Amino acid sequence: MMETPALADRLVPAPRGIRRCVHRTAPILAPLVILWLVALSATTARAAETMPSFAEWQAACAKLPLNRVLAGRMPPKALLPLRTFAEFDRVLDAFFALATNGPLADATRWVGAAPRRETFLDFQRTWFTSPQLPFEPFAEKLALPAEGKVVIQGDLHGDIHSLLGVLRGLQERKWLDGFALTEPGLHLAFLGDYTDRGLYGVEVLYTLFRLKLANPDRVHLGRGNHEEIGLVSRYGFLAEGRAKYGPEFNATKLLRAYDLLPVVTYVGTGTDFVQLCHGGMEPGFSPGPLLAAAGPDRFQLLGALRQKAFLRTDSGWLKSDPASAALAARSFQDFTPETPTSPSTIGFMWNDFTVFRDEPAFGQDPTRAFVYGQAAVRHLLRAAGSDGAALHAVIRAHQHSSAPNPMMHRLLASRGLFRHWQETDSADARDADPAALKQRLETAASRAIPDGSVWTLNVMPDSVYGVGCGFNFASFAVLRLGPSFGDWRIGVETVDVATR
Ligand SMILES: [Mn+2]
Repeated sequence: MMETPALADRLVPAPRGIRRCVHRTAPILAPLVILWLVALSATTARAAETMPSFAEWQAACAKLPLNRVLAGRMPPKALLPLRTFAEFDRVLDAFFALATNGPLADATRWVGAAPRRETFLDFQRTWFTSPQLPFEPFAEKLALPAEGKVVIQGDLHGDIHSLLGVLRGLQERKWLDGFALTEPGLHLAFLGDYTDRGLYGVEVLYTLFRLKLANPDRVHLGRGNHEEIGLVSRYGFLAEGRAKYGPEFNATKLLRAYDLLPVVTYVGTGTDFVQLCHGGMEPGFSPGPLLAAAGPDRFQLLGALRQKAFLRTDSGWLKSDPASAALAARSFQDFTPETPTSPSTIGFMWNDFTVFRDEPAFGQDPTRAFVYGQAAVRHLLRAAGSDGAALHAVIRAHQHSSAPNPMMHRLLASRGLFRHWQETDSADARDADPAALKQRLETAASRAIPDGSVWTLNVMPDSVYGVGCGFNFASFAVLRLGPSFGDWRIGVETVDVATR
């Protein structure tokens, strides 16, 4: 439940003992808290004045060497657009304030139990440093008007030049002015993996937070598998932050912000929805109540993921595929996530999909995650609908490689937006190159969305992926809704990005 005095201890960096004392003496302290909040909002307003404009930000970022040129070396400190972590920290504070005062803090927007404010909005602690604080991943439903459209962006991986290239592309279309969306009914959705592997994770996150703060209801940041302490400590972002800002870099605080990003967003209009996520299917979560809930923007805690229970009550989808059925029986678990990867991975963040129609319904890539095939996805999407609400398709990212492989070849042939299981594709053409695949695959700028389809977006090019797979275009998808699902279209736009 929300209590106004509790607002203070979300923002005051006070030790826990002191905060308990604030709770007990709240009636006496309330006037002081109000005065303090007034002072804080004045400070926030002053901070906003000192934030760079989009033009200033872009000019500063333009001086940065490409990831391709750096080849893993850190950019010179003198060129950094944010000279101190304090400049980033101001935007982070504003992002936390948005959560404390915005939709996530509104208990009426949560389907089922709302998270406890004392844990969910306590940004002084994190679940990965305080065992008392639970990990509380959540799903979002976003219902838009039928004329709505959504720009969807795949993995960024520290590629600031391509992100700014995409934003310039939106500005040229007059959809964006500076950081502010100007096109009516347009939303922006980012599918996660903002940092690691490229050396501009700080700059990418700063840009995304500025977009979110300028358009709080229309910019949606999702959570990928790299929005997590375990991955950023292994794949470069922690090292990047420390190299840029030394001990001033507050990784714990920054990583806590990731808990405010949904692991899946169901977007649609009326009773028709598609699933936006970074990875893939999560049969342990049933979104029926969320999809059926009235209201344009609703949340639901994942809570316990009941994969085994789902398999027990709903096993028909694997009947004709005994090997898949046996693997699912061995692998599925009922569990409450303690982290994104334990005791098992959250499928929305981690899982993959097969490429060809005749591959198994369910498999496992031992180096990555579970892999779902066409028949399984059709079944799971149908099972996810309820009370008239239908879940039709999945739009996601994540499945990339820095060495050419069948998936990367198909992403390049499809201009950065690949639909799995196309009728004209088959395992016989597994190793065909992008030029040959262009003759077989959908490449149009605007495409119909079949029921049960899965779409993967490409990763940004100023990266090990662009180098390894030989591409230099950035791409983003545009989902155009319509009065009935048959009218919906998904398009892809490409932006050439300087890579030398
Ligand atoms: Mn990923």
